[in-house]
Amino acid sequence: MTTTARDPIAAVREGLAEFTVEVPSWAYGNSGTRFKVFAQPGVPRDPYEKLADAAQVNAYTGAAPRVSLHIPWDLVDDFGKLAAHAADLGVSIGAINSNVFQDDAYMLGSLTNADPAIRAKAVAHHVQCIEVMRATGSKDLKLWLPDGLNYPGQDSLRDRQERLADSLQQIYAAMDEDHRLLLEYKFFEPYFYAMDIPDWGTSLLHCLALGERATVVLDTGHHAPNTNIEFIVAQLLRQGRLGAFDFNSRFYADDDLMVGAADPFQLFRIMHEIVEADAHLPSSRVNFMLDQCHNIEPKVQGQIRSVLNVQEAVAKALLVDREALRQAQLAGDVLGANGLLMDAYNTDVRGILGDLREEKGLQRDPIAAYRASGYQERIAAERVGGHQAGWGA
Ligand code: AOS
Ligand code: ZN
Ligand code: ZN
Repeated sequence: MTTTARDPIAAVREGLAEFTVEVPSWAYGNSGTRFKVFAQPGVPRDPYEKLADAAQVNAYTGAAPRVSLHIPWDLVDDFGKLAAHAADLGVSIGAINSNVFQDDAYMLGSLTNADPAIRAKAVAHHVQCIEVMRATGSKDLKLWLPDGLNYPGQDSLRDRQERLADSLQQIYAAMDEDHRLLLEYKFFEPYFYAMDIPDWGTSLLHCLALGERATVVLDTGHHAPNTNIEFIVAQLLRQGRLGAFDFNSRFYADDDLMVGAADPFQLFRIMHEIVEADAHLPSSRVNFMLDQCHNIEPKVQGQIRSVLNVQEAVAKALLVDREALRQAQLAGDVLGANGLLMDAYNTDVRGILGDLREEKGLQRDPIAAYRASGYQERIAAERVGGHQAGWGA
């Protein structure tokens, strides 16, 4: 076996140089479960303050320059002004998330509803989101479809797919040439017998029918337990249709806990597939987003921790000696290949990442730096009457 001289630190430095994570506006508002929403002091009272909090995450990590918005939770009178506010804070507007899950009209479906008037209403909402994209400079329209059935026979599975295909085509046709559609899937909830986009295969089929600018969103919490998510990543990358991640952790269902908290090894395996395909580079256009709620932990710190967890997983993936791995794989060296992966995973990269932050003029420990900054105490004193992340925010 030949060995090539490689500098692991340089590999991590180069690999992470342009790697960024997009944060969601809804992570900063109050959140909880259907049992209780816990109010935290200092949560944002409007989208402007959500952007201010998100900008803190970018300021301390240097790696979170975009913020996803959600319509209507982040509705403002002047989206140009909101985008300018973001720019002043050193961030920009990322994906625009639509919402077809909070309107009474959608009880039996939105884009799949048997009633053409309700489908038209749902399509019109997406056209409204496209207007927001134009006003904010966003290029990604993200669609999570909550539609589904609770009972066998309730509606025709096939007819719903046809209606969905038609609705999606109308949305796709309304987008600009440089817009992308990010189509998310989820295997259950809010309906439990059959979701209309339950899996990556269904999402991919709709994307392939729509055109090149339609891509799949992989939310890590949207799979049955023990699903091999890195396999899905590899398959979507082969097709050039992995548009984005919604990162989070799950222990049981769609828990939306901090990414890397439940299963850092799974996150590493996912990132290994990403790095193997050079999909961590901006040219791949994979948007690495967080989709999380911080119900009991401080929100800005929870977001910073999440960005660090993703960076650590990418750094470990970058440490994998790809050349040696390839040779071990081709030689059928099962344990050698597995050992190369585990060596990288078991490396403590926190020191390297601290060094790289210092090189960029950032503090080594973003969480400690944020805690020492006094920002949290300031917003707690200044902001009174902050909102719940979704309802009414
Ligand atoms: C829902 O389960 C999804 O994960 C979504 O991505 C949802 O669109 C997001 O939480 C914002 O509404
Ligand atoms: Zn999601
Ligand atoms: Zn989800």
